[in-house]
Amino acid sequence: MPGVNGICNTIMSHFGADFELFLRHGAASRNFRNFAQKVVGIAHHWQVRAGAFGDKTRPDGRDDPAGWEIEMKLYYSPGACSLASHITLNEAGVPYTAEKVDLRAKRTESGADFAAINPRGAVPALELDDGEVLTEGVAIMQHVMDSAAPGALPAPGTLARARLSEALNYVSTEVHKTYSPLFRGLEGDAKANQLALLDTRLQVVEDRLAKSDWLAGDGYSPADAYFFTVTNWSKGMGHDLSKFPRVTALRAKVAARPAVQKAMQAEGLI
Ligand SMILES: N[C@@H](CCC(=O)N[C@@H](CS)C(=O)NCC(=O)O)C(=O)O
Repeated sequence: MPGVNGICNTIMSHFGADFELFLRHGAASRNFRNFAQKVVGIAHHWQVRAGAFGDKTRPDGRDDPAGWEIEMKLYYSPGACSLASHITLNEAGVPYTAEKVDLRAKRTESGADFAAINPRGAVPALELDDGEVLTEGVAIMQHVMDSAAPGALPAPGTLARARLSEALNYVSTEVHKTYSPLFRGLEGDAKANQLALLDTRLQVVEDRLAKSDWLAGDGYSPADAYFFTVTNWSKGMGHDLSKFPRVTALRAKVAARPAVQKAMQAEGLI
């Protein structure tokens, strides 16, 4: 069964073309022409609105996001790993709203039960324009870019896309999750060991940056936003990043991006 959008497309393609023929050959009366234009107009109206009724095809392309009446909503906590998704939404230039989450109370700023939105209680969570909730930053960032800025990331199936996945997964599993235990108040040898492990993870990135200006491919990507986000945490932990000069230089380049400044301002970080 075609969805609302499919039916509208059918009306548009068949009837729209027929009416055009009528108009071109002068075979239609003024009344019939008005009627024809109305039918095409109504079909177009519902085609555009279909996005708000759960039809997942984006009918109006990215040039006219106003056709989408329900915006995506990012659930975030200031400075948490959700900042990378926040930055990526800005980079994609897609309309969205953002709501702060109290991670201890598992409540959103408007008082909603966050556990009902993401049962794992973690940010980022992205409510899509059809109401579905997508979690996991790596998935969110790729979905945002692929759906809102087609072609900006390397195409799935290419080695370049695998390299992006490689970098995102490295940041997620090896860097982000090496910081995590430090938030649980490690002390003494346990803290020193964890910081040493973090240094080995960061050295891998430092070495990569000797050969390339960015974490993945030849240009900026969500992997750089994610790496910037998690390495922001070093400061609060007394972890010195200056021993990684290329990492420090990359962080400065990422920080200067308008999308990053905008996300940090929105989260009250600067
Ligand atoms: N694997 C998840 C991890 C998300 C995560 O660790 N989020 C942290 C903030 S950086 C969080 O919400 N922690 C609170 C909790 O898990 O209760 C992802 O990459 O999105």
